[in-house]
Amino acid sequence: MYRDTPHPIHRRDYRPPEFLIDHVELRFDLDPDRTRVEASLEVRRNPAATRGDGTLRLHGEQLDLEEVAIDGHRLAPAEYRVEPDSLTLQRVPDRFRLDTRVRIHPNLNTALEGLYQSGDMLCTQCEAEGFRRITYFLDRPDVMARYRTTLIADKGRFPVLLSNGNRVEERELVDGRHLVSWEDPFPKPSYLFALIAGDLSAIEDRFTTASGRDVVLQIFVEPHNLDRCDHAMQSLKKAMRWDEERFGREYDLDVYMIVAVSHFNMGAMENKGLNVFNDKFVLARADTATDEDFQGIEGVIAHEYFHNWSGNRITCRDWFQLSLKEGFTVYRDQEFSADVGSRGVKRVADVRLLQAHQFPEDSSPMAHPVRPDSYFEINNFYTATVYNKGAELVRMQATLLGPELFRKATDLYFTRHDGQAVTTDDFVRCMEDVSGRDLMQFRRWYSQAGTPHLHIEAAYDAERATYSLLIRQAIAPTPGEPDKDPLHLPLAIALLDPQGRELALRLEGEPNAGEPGTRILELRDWETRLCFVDVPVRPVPSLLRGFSAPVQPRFDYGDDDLLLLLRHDSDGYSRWNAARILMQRVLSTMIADPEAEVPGRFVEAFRGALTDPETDKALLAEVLTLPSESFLGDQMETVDVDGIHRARNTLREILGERLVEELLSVYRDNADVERYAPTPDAIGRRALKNLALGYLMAAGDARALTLCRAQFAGAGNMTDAIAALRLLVDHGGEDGTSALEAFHRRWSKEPLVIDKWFSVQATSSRAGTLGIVTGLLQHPDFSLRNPNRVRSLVGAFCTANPARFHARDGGGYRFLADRVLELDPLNPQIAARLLKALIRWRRYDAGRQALMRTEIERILAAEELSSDTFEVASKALEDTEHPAR
Ligand code: B3K
Ligand code: ZN
Repeated sequence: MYRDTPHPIHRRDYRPPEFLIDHVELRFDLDPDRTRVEASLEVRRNPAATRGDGTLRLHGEQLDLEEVAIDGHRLAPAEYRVEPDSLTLQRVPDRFRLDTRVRIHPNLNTALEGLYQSGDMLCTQCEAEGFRRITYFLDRPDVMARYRTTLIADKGRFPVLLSNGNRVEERELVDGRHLVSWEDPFPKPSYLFALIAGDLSAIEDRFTTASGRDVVLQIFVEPHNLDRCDHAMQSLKKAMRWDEERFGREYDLDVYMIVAVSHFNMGAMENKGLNVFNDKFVLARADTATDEDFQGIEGVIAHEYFHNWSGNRITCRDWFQLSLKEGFTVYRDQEFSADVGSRGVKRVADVRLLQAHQFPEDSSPMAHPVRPDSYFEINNFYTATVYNKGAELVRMQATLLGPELFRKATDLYFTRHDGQAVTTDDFVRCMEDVSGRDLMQFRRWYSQAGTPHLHIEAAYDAERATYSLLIRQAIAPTPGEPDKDPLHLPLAIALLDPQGRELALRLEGEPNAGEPGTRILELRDWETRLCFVDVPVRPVPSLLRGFSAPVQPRFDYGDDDLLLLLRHDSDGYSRWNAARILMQRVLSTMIADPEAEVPGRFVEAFRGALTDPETDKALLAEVLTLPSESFLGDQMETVDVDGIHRARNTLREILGERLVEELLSVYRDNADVERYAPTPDAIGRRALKNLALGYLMAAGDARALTLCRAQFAGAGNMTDAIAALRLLVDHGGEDGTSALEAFHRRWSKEPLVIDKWFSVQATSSRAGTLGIVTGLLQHPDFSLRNPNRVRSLVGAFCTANPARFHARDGGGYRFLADRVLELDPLNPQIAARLLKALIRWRRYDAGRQALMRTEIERILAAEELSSDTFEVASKALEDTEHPAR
């Protein structure tokens, strides 16, 4: 058990800092074993805070303190107090200079927070609370300071020395060392500090901002990776232009640097002027990276760039406000990708992600509001709720205000709060101030957890030509929130006639009908009744168009209605959703009755969609993908792990058999040999082609196996290669084994490709997968110290292979718990994240519940446990009055 039980931090306890730090001067003598950090802080009392007794408590962890001085006077040890997480000074003056000198040990830092070693480089990660592992500081986002940073290191080993801002000095020192100084003119919170030391090369480009300023753009990588940075650079330039055009935001420094590192806990980090990236989100070449990788890079490069305004110049007052920057920035990157790619497809992908990660989280023991009220460990709150539901809240505000007012509101936000650390409430106030609307009720979205259900009933009165809707909201209790309040939300709706044409809509009491198309209704109450008049025929409602609110709609559609929506709806989300409801209906019947027939009309509808020449191919690929096993499980009272797996495989097989000719021609029509390009059109064609191949392989068609072997052997890009490899491995036998061997041989020097090699094996549905995954832990390429590797093997098995992870004998659960216990002392963030795979144990049958519970208890019983893992494990077992499932 954790020795001193960690205590929660509460939002209500927020107080402005008693002291501020205006300027920071840092001097690093860099060495992987032993780095010396000298800090000189200009400290003063905060006039806006209540005056205390002059005690200054600085955060600091794992620092060997050597010296403390106030205004140049060295303090005796009796004049300060050092604790494991702090340095306390009593009765300090109202304004003074504080000098400290500490030693830190980057090569022992396996948690990858603070200053650490990644391969031959030194790098930093300070968000959320990593800066306190570098030096003593007020490590909270509402303390914003200007930084000057001097880096000293051996020039042979670390020829490149980078930090935030502009380079202001550079010189050689004795003994082969050199010194570089950086100055960042913009005040920033400590979590945005960064430094890099390494033997790196850069590709360089330039960007001229809207007002004519010239900016140097650099991407630093290890020299052998220089040939795979172009896509990242192009993405950066697109993002910079887009932010000027769409949000009026210009870049503000003379240089923008991106560095790719191979050991990184998250995707990337938006440090001011010096983004540090997981190399997975920088490096791409057609033969090494998939379409998904290319799109991921474009999105993440944009996301981190957009943070320069939504996050850096305007930051969070405290970590409860994390969604202020993350929700808004995700919204911005989603809109960017929609604009440069295909809007409908992007929306479907975002909704799929939200439903796959955020909805389950919202009904789990870790459910929390977008603005949480408490946490043990903030690193556990970089969640789908804060990021993706947070983005939906911004999107709803944009919908409620409309594009012009929303732009005015963001302009106001950026000017009003530039240079400040603010709250989500401040953001909403800008929306209110420009629109004159009252968003008091809307704010509940930030404070209330749980996914609302919308139960919608409709009645058509042919005689009166009216169509009335009854819409009821329901929100299940979540931990600590037994009672919920109704939410204010935009419901986008259209009514289609039997030919699939949109009707002009007029609500009762309105003078005239509007143009045919989408109508935004605003819901505020538990129950809303609406009546459309002059409705000539019984319409089919196209509900929640564009997924206008993060809710679960329930409407009792007839199969014919769904077929109509699937065929005719102009809204991509609605078409995709109609297909999914149809598939889900067929699958639930098959789960309940293994002998059930697949209805012929369903197969025909599938055939119709597959051969529809009109539709965007990427959207078609989304529409024709069966709902995932996890999604199907989420829709059930108790997850039927084996039934779902069996039914889904059977349906794939049947569709593959019945549609073999159509699938073969879709495959052929989209199997181009032209040069690889990650354009939306080409990506869509590859997605559709590989989807077709998947169905064909499921049916065990001999021609499919030939095509699959040929595709694997001859693929000119990683998307096709990995798609074929995955299918061959699932097919098994000699084909799978030899493909895996060939793939490893070819890519053994490419860590990011080897990650894929591990993932393919971890997610295979073959029966012996757990044994294979366990064996792979001993593979010379595997390491628990590299988060990408851990995610590619352990993470992939536990989150993307439900049939094997949830094996009835509990082997998967034991495997996970063993890894969590091994990882926790090394890297608590990654350990805690893995453990989340067990958090919804109450959703399973009694046998599995008991097995999962046993493993969580075993983790909680460990001698020492990080606060990260402790929080997840203890919340998983918490018995609340309304245990969320
Ligand atoms: N802001 C970082 C996340 C930092 C995670 C700290 N545990 C990446 C991003 O959202 O842009
Ligand atoms: Zn972010």
